[in-house]
Amino acid sequence: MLISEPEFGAHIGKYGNVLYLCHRNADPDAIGSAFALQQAFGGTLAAVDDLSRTGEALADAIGAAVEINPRAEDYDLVVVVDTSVRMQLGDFHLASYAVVDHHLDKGLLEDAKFYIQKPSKSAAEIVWTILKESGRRASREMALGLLVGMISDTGRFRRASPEAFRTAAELLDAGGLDYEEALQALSLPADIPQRIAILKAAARAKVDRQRDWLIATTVINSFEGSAAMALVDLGADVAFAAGKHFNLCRVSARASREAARRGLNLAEILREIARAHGGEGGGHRAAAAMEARGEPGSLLEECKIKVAESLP
Ligand SMILES: [Mn+2]
Repeated sequence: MLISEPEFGAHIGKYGNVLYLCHRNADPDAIGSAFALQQAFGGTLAAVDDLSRTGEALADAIGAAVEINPRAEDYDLVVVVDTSVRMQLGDFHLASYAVVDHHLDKGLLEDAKFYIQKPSKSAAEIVWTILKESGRRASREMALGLLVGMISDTGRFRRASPEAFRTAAELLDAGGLDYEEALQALSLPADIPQRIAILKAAARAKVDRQRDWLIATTVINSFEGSAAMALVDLGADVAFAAGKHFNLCRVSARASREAARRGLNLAEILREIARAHGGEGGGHRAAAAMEARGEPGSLLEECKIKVAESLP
């Protein structure tokens, strides 16, 4: 059941023991959003498998205690935050659950007790509306977590909407925060393994030209998302990075703003390809990921063909 932000409090109030759960490799938007909800409405904060480096840094900065791989059976309700497909939850078994999310995928909605999902630039903006509409006050830490989540998901406001700027201003006020302090929580130098992976991905990249579009593909067995993002920063319109993880292949994709504006939808493309190979995929128009059975080379080939078809 789709609910609106002011209804969240009444729905969550029906459950005694609530878990706020972040996706695997939990990023600042997931951590900041789940933390604020947990602080405002009570319950436990957790993530599947691990936190991203910036997610970890934010958790430290706001003093969030994040449990890793909790047991679903211990809770009456699991609120899945910033998560839209099951693959992001690994082996965690969802039974009684709700969703608060800003992605385009519908996969988790049908079986949810209730959900709020809308195409906002960050989950943090939705959570801030929930807090305001429920008359909950945000502590300094809650406001900082939400603001850092927004900064991270909007690419430091490069992809921000007017609404996002308004929300950011409200969060600065509510928490008595310095913008610089919020930026600091995100400015970690990439570690050496990540930089090596990205440089290798760039060195191995193949570039195909489709009319005036450049599509880059590469194989790297870690940091696929960062590698794809780096290839777009280097000049590709669309980039795919694939890696083998046990018997599954993970593909991350990024696109330039222009490619997304001209109709490219990476979430749709990866969802389709993943489905054809017994996997799952999704995300946003310009940033998406999938996991499925298959070899990196042949899956990348399919990605390339679909992109070429959907670009003007
Ligand atoms: Mn997010």
